Amino acid sequence: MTGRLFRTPFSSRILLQGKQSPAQDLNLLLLLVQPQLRFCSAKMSSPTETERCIESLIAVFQRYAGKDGNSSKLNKAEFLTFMNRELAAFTKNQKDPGVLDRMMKKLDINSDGQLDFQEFLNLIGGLAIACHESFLKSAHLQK
Ligand SMILES: [Ca+2]
Repeated sequence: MTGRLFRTPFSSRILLQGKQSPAQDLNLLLLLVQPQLRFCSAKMSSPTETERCIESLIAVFQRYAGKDGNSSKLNKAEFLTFMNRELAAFTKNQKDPGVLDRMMKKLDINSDGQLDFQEFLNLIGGLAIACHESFLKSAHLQK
């Protein structure tokens, strides 16, 4: 479903939303309406590179978070599976076996033992910043 988020017309998305569990209606409506408002000009064309990146992040998060039946949060086992499969280059270079435990604790801002999507994005954002700075540093050294 998330893979089609930006290509689904607004009205049908709301109809589709109406068939979902009413328990999550407000949060899901906000999640669905906000991207639609932001990307409404692109809804009839293919998604942009940035929109595809957002869709991919959501899809990856939900795939790993959904292993226990609840796709809204990553538990510790799901986080470890995600790190070892998706960020193996990072985890393989770690000689400290406790590093993933400490990362999980640091990312878990509300200390509920799980990572919600916002907490997950802090990890992705932090890694993206580190990679960006590394690229800048290596480009600077090459000059
Ligand atoms: Ca949490």
